[in-house]
Amino acid sequence: MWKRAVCTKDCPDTCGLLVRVEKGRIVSVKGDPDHPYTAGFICKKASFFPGHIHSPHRITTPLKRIGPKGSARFKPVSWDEALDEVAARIGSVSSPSGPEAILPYSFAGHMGLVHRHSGHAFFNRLGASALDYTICGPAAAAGFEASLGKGPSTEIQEAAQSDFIIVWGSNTLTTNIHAWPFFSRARKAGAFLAVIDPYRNQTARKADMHLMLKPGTDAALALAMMQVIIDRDLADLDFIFGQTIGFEQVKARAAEYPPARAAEICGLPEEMIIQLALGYGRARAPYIRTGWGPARQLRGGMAMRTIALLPALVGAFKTPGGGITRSLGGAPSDLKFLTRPDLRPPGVRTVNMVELGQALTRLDHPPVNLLYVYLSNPAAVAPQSREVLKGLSREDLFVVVQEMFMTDTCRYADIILPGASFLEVTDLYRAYGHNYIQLARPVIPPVGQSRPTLDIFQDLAARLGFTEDVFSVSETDCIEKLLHDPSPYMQGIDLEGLRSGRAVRLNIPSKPYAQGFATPSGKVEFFSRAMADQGLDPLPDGRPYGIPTAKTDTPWNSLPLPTVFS
Ligand SMILES: Nc1nc2c(c(=O)[nH]1)N[C@H]1C(S)=C(S)[C@@H](COP(=O)(O)OP(=O)(O)OC[C@H]3O[C@@H](n4cnc5c(=O)[nH]c(N)nc54)[C@H](O)[C@@H]3O)O[C@H]1N2
Ligand SMILES: Nc1nc2c(c(=O)[nH]1)N[C@H]1C(S)=C(S)[C@@H](COP(=O)(O)OP(=O)(O)OC[C@H]3O[C@@H](n4cnc5c(=O)[nH]c(N)nc54)[C@H](O)[C@@H]3O)O[C@H]1N2
Ligand SMILES: [Mo]
Repeated sequence: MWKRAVCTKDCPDTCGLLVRVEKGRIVSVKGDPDHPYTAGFICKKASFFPGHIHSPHRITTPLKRIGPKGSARFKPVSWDEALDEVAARIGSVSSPSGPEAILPYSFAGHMGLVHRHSGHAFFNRLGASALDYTICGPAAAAGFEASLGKGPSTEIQEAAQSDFIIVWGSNTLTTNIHAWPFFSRARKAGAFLAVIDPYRNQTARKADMHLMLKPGTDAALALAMMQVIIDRDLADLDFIFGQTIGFEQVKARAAEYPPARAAEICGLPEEMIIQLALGYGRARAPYIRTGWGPARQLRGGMAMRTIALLPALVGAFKTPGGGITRSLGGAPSDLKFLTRPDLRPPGVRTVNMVELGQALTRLDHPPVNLLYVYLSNPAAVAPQSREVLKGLSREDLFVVVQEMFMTDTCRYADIILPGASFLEVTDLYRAYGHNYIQLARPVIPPVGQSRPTLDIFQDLAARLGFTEDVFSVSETDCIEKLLHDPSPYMQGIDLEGLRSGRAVRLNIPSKPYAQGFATPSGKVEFFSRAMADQGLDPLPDGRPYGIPTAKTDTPWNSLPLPTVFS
């Protein structure tokens, strides 16, 4: 029998799956041909799910450390023994130094809205240190939103109608494969594909033009494109005067980045930059797919902000097929009933998750003495791993890890709790690469003694005497509440419509920018007052971090202000 499911690994595509189950075991996984976006094909990784879920290496019982820290020697224990010990440690760590000595660490091992967020209320109620979830998208989002505002960007399907596609710092063929058929369709109709990436990855190898720039120099390249577009009269002045602010200021800034200067900063031939700018500027429907690459740098937010200004300069949002994609979906948005930030005592400190190494080795008043890891593998994913491993090896740090497999982080655990997989739980899934939402129910019961994340936190909450409603809600209660989200994107979506397990379209237009921009001015902001107010350069800044350039930019405040502000 084939059952509908969703791939919940951290990836924009969030595939619709069909899973074949025989005698309680998953024997085969394939793409669901009825899914409107992922349309029946899956990546290689997903086809290996039967072996992954029933792997002999799967952790199937709670484990307690018996060897020295980091030795990965454990013995199986009962759930009661494991959870009693975790609850007792939480008590003994918080009583002398306060609950901030406890640090939760989680990310995106399972992308379901319920389970991914099911630990927050528990740690808020404890008064544990809070975690700032910075490891993936926030720098990119902050930069992009300063230019175009919050909310979903151009739907990827639009690209099929484009005649000029730029893949900007995304390894699409590996990390977002379902976008490729839309790019291919456009190319069959004659579209040009440029890839901007310091590395000749498999996506770059398929491009018509690969701009192999130095890492961290994207803003200079984008400014040089602006300079050429403005200089050759390719800017869409109608769109600019109606829908943007700060054109005169950005024109002055772009003039400081002629292709020759960008060529020097980016390490690219000047002629290639001009060709890219002319191709983009002359296209009928220019489209950009941004990846996460440009933001993985100091000043990465500025890089994304600058790239995000290009479509407005050429009026790309007006034409079918034109636009820019960063993130899609994005509803439901109100998770507070589940995460309960109101339970967190005022003034609790926040730890930036990319500084875990420092937090474990240097933080004081109080030091972190209990680390609780779930849906993440910080020993492998957190930066400065030498510091992270040094911290994890501390004899006086108690480490709890909830996992499916013996990861690098598990090796340093004192207690490991076996986590159920995404095919063993009920949850609601949105995507960040398409505008559909999907409900999935378990296709098999949890393997061995493994348990869903929500369940584990509720059991621990009961042991600590927490009585708020959130510590006894079911998965389905949570989903019903999520479906009552006030976001307009969720209008008309209910449990009944999702029950069949098919993906349901959110109320998000494929070209959201046709309806305006969710910036403070309601326009595309070449000049951002909000950035100036934060003491940042309100104009795009093309100087790469740490690389000296021959010339410095004219300070923005020596230019006249946009008329709306003067
Ligand atoms: N199969 C698979 N798919 C995945 C994931 C996975 O683990 N496996 N992970 C998912 C997650 S969490 C994410 S965030 C996305 C990431 O998706 P992508 O953004 O596509 O992935 P990356 O490989 O991180 O980076 C993309 C490209 O950016 C380039 N790059 C690095 N620095 C720069 C720079 O300064 N400028 C420019 N222009 N390019 C630069 C890199 O060489 C790389 O080729 O993929 C998601 N999809
Ligand atoms: N070295 C390195 N570091 C990186 C990156 C990189 O490419 N390389 N990428 C960065 C990016 S973009 C991101 S988003 C982060 C990702 O950081 P994480 O979210 O921490 O990484 P993942 O490996 O996606 O998932 C964490 C764990 O979740 C577990 N898991 C997976 N599926 C399930 C499930 O269904 N149920 C349960 N209970 N557990 C499950 C996996 O076994 C895995 O160990 O890492 C960042 N750091
Ligand atoms: Mo990510």
